[in-house]
Amino acid sequence: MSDNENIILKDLNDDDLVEQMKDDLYDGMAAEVFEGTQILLDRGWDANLILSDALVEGMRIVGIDFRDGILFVPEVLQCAGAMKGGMGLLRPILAASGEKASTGKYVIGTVKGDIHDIGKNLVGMMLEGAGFEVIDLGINNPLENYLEAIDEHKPDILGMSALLTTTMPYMGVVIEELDKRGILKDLPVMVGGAPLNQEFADAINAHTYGRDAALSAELAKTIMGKNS
Ligand code: B1M
Repeated sequence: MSDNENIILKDLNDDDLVEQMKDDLYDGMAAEVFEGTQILLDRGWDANLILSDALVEGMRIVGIDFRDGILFVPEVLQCAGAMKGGMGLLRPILAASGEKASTGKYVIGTVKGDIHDIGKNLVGMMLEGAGFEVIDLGINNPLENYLEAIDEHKPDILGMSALLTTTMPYMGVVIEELDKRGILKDLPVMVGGAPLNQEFADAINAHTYGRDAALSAELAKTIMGKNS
């Protein structure tokens, strides 16, 4: 996307640095994205702002070119790796900014057939920041994984993520089974992911639809009765 050679990140002003970070993320340059994230933190930027303006916005641009056939899976994987580098740096800050006492227990996982995990990881980070104990089941989770985790961890909330129109219906399969087993009445289920909307969440009988990570953490706190 850009000529990244000979650019000294720390010499750039904030706006140019954010633009450069988006380019570096697009080019899958993990070390540079990490360095840019560190520089913005050193300049006093809020971790949430770095996340939204540089990392998530950079990934949005990647998504457009992926859709349009300009970028392919191996390149997008590198972009994802670069994004995760920056997220790794922000994670402890976002988590530490939260309440210390546990707000509740939250089991989260990406559904069967789906290996997208960046958004799910972000939601997990925000939940940790909000004081939740987060049990992350990772990607590609069949019904059995959710059932086992519910049995083992007795969560207050179950969260499912899906990024594909072909995998989002599986959330309905899980919810239906939870209902059949009498679990759903006591376990609020939150669903989220780019192709979802409130209408879909209602149609599959989900308790809550989380549009983005920050809102999802707020919604989770509301479910726990811990939002003022
Ligand atoms: Co994929 N992919 N991908 N991909 N990928 C999308 C989703 C796609 C929209 C790209 C496109 O065409 N524009 C498209 C889906 C089209 C559709 O279904 N209609 C697509 C496709 C087609 C595919 C493959 C089928 C491509 C192929 O192989 N031909 C394949 C499928 C693999 C599979 O899962 N079985 C595939 C593979 C991949 C990679 C492996 C290369 C990589 C994933 C790497 C990884 O996650 N570790 C990848 C990526 C990176 C993307 C895009 C570019 C970016 C996704 C992302 O991380 N966004 C994506 C395009 C896009 O969405 N713009 C795309 C950033 C993230 C912060 O946002 O995940 O939306 P998001 O999460 C948000 C909210 O949605 C919400 O909060 C998050 C933070 O605000 N949220 C929740 C998410 N989960 C939540 C759960 C909640 C609450 C809120 O509660 C529990």
